[in-house]
Amino acid sequence: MEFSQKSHRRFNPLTNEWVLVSPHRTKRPWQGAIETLPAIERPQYDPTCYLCPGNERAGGVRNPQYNGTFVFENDFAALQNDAPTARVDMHEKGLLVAEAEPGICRVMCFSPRHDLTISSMGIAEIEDVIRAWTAQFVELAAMPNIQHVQIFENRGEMMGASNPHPHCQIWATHSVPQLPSRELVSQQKYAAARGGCLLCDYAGIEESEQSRIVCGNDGFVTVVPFWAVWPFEVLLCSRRHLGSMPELNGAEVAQLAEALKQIVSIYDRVFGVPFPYSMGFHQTPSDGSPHPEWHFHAHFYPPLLRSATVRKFMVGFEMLGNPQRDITPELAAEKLRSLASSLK
Ligand code: H2U
Ligand code: ZN
Repeated sequence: MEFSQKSHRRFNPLTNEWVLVSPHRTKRPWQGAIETLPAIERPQYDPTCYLCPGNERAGGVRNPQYNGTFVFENDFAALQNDAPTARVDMHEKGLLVAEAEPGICRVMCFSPRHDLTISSMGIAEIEDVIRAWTAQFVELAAMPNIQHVQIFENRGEMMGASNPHPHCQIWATHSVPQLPSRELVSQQKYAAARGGCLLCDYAGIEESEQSRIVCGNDGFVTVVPFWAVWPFEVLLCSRRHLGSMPELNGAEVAQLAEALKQIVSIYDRVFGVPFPYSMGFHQTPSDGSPHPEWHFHAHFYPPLLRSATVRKFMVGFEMLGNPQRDITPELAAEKLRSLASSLK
């Protein structure tokens, strides 16, 4: 069967989910609009921004005059750290089950500069961000009631980002959330069945096939995964088998900074606009077990489909059946790769 021409479905071995691929619906390899929206000029400091240094946040707290990264407790935290740990099964039929979920939500500004993004920050500044993420991970993961630390960035209004000031969120939870929990089971099962690491083996296959590789360096490789759902979704994997940021050596911190900047710079060239996305790191759960099976990686999920304004919607069959895509991961990777080679 010729998969590149016929409808087929692909399996995501990390989450045990399927994606329907309909390559016959893409008549041409690339249907992206050539439109380029004018770049929005942002000031270095915005007096109305609640993340800029010295400004007041909702709730009245004033940010310090910070000059590097800056972390604060989210003023509208989704998690409360004093929630008791308890589980109820009302009617004892497993139908009305609830668990307390204590946790901590923080916000991290990448830079005091309102106008920067990961694509326009210097490598040294991004390395500082990685070191700040590492410190947050170490501090939060060590807390006895925290089993998972999720670092993520929402970029652009389309992804619900509330503010263009470069920032991310950190949610530390008592339970391992659903998606990393599925990835954990998959990686454990793979290691038990095959005696190796799922993502080490997967990265090796991608390296030999080349068709889905977007970019890479000595420390990291970025691919459009075989099972990608979002049109330009990418998966960033460390080349070395490691589980979390504290395990990165100095060279790998620099290589991760370079890889992140490269991905976002490529994205910004797809439609000539700052590409909206949600991205986040999946790191070893901090549940007290060693987790040698876990492989450090990041997912980037951008919603844009055909132009700066046309996004993919997860509706219809995708809500009721499973996700579907038209452009194949191989074509998406080819497009992203061609933009990578034009970067300075
Ligand atoms: P997002 O752009 O990804 O929404 O992240 C911004 C977070 O900042 C959001 O979770 C918080 C919001 O609750 N926030 C504050 O903590 N203080 C404020 O003054 C405004 C927004
Ligand atoms: Zn700002």
